[in-house]
Formats: sequence, C-alpha cells, structure tokens
Amino acid sequence: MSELLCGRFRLPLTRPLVMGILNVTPDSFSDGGRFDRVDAALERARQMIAEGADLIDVGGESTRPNAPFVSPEEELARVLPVLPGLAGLGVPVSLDTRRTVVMREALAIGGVDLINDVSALEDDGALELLASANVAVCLMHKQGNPDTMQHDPCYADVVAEVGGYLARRVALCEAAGIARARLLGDPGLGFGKTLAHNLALLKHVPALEQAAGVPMLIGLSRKSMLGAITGEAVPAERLGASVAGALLAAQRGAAIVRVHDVKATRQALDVWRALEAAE
Ligand code: 7PJ
Repeated sequence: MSELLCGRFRLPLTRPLVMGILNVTPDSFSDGGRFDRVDAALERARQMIAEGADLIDVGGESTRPNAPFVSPEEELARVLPVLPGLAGLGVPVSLDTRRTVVMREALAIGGVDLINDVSALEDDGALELLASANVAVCLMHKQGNPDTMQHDPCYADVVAEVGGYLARRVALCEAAGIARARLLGDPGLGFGKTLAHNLALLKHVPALEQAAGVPMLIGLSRKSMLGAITGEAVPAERLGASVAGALLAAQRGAAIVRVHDVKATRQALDVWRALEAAE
C-alpha cells in the first residue's frame, strides 16, 4: 500500500485526497489588521477541514500568470503568523512557496508537513535544506516564470518533456537525501502551457506518474484552462468545471487534488468511490 511520509503524518494514498487552498494574500481576506487576517485564515481552514479537506495548502505569494511581485519579507509576513494555528488543526499543513528563505523560516517555526514548490526546489539551497527536514515535497513543473510563462509555451511532446523533468527532479532529490516516499510530482497545469498542453497532461496522468515514479498532485481548480473550455470568465464561477476536472484527475490516478471548493469536490469523489465499491 502506497503512503506518503508527510511531516508529522503518514498519509495513506488508497483514495484520492483533497488539498484545500488557503491563500493568505491581501486580496483574499478582509483587511482589518493582522489579527483579523490570521483569524479569518484559520476560520477558512477549519471550514475546509469540516468540508472534508485532507490537507491545507497555505500560500502567501500568488504565482498565477502576471501576478505582482511579492518580496520574501512580505511573503513571510503573510504566512508565518498563520502557521502555529494551522498546525493545531489535525491535518497536514502544506506550504506553497518557491523560496528557500521562506521554507527555512517556516520549518523553524514548525508545524509544516509538506513543501509545495512550483519551482520543484530549483531555488538555491532548497534541496539541501529539505534533505535535512522531515517534510514531504511536491515537485511541480513549470515552463518559464509566472510573469511571462503564458506568452508562447512550446513543447515537442509535452507529456514526455514534463514526465522527464519530474523524473530528473525526483532523482536529484533522492541523490540529495530526500526519500522517494516523501515526494509528489505535479505537471503544473497552467504554468507555461496552452489549453492543448494542459489537456494532454491531464489525460496522461498515469504516464506522468510512471515517468516520475512518485504519486501525482493535480491542481486545476478555477484555472483559466477551465475558462477557455467553458467560456466562463469569472474564476469563482467555474465550480462545475473545477469539480469535473478534479474528478477526472482522480479517476486517472491523481493521489491528491488541490482545490478551492472542498465540499463540492469531496461530494463528487464520494460518489465515484461509492460506484467503484458497488457490485
Ligand atoms: C498550483 C500550485 C498547482 C501545485 C498554484 C492557482 C495558481 N501548486 N500552486 N500545483 N497552482 N502543486 O491555484 O490557480 O497546480 S497557484
């Protein structure tokens, strides 16, 4: 039976897990001061857990295409105050960051079980830091950087290239001393990819998992690929598309789906599992 070594937890990967997204960017919560912000973030996390989230993914830097620059100091000021509270909620805490300095400070505070890195530990010192930490790591593929990555994404064979990249990052992690049982891979839907690239990657999750040799995490919640398919311009109005996408990712073997809408996703996955279990 496959399981993920995830900080304070050992997560069985026998059913698809739901990772609830907790953005702690200024636009995410009403800004009545830091205590209000921390309180609101913890309340949102508790709500997602009540709705069935298996992990909480907290992030202080938006890496969406064309997102404004956030300094490391600002990212730390957003994320660190919520970590102690999150650590007491009984589920693994994932930290969405690509900066070694943010990883180091957060790990020093404690209560972080997974580092979710859209740069797959490419920042200087990240591999070494995490080799000596007891946390899981999600290695995500992206082409280019968030400010320019959607300009002209280009691949000869997107599935082979992304799978090959993930395999190389996994090998580097293992060589640095990060056990494979701590690793997840992620094709990074929307990160330097056209709609056709995203669909090819979603369709071939099993091939990606096989190439990388680690379980896959898939994030497509509310993303613009879903807007392109449905014509829905408003991200928060893409619930049906997001749930369908999460379900299809899970059916293709995704171990974890990263979502905003935990309750609806959990319901969809429960129906699928009930059907699978039926005679
Ligand atoms: C992803 C992520 C994703 C992982 C974001 C957004 C953009 N981390 N962080 N995978 N996306 N592992 O949520 O729209 O797809 S930020």
